Amino acid sequence: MVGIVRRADWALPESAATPEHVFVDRRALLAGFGGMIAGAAFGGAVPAARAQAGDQTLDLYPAKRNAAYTIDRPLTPADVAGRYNNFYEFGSHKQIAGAARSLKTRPWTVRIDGLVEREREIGIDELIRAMSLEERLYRHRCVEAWSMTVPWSGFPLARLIDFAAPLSSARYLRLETFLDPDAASGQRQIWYPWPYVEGLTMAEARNELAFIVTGVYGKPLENQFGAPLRLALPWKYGFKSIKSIVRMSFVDERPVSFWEQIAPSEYGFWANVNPQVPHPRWSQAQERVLHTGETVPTLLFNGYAEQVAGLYAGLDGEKLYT
Ligand SMILES: Nc1nc2c(c(=O)[nH]1)N[C@H]1C(S)=C(S)[C@@H](COP(=O)(O)O)O[C@H]1N2
Ligand SMILES: [Mo]
Repeated sequence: MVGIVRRADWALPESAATPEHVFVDRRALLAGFGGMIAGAAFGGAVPAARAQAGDQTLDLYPAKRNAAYTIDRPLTPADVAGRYNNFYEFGSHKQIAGAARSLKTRPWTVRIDGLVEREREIGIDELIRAMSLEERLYRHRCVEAWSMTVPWSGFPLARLIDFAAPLSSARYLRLETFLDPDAASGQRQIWYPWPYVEGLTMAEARNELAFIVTGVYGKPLENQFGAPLRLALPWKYGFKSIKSIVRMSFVDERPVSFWEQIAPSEYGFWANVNPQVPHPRWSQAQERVLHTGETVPTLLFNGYAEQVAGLYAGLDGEKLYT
């Protein structure tokens, strides 16, 4: 275990192998490049969507925007957000979009198990078609102190929970990513605790902001974003927003997530955004906005305190912001 922790330490998101200035330079490069080729607006700038053969949901896009979830920040251009991704299954750097194309997302099933009335497995197209899609503009704040604003398409996680019909004894929702080292070269790096796992309390999972994402920029997700199904939890650090989900389990014990297993003092269970609580190795007071490169103050709960602060009343003993 000590060995694992040591190996993983240099592989952490903001590791010594990728120092701050390298990050910044790369992003500036990307931003300039994207700007020149594509212009700022995302309308005409979306690269041709790489639809997966067999995807039975194409007619559902673009989904109607839900006006309750818009923001006073410009959207990150599609090609910038789509070429700067964290998806360790395909490598511990940001340029994984090409490698992620080797993931087949059809057929794809999601297993629902644990404390439910009836365990089952459902096909992705059937699942998506059973929910009605909407578009929401959300902020995304990575624990590495960069941020973006994206138009996700999807549906509230609460609706999927209703569909799954958990027992009242369920206290946490545990989510799991696919395991396929043949398609995902990062999963051949055996010192990581694959598959990627994340968890939430049931109250968090049912919060109106917890959103299951199936598309972005008006199209089905390209693989690098976590196709065919990922989570968006905009008030928490980005690592909680697990990608390419294959399993949701209702459990009574708090799940230990991927990054928590690797470095519990740096990446905890709660991971709520708070500018006043620094990461052990860097400040969280500010964030660098993708594409513009601007530095802006980070907001408590990433600007979503009104919707989520109540979830944490009475939990003062917990490390809510790590
Ligand atoms: N399965 C899986 N999910 C994941 C990750 C990952 O490496 N694997 N990275 C997380 C992190 S750290 C962030 S910031 C977001 C990045 O999402 P994006 O690439 O769509 O910006 O995905 C999260 N979900
Ligand atoms: Mo992240």
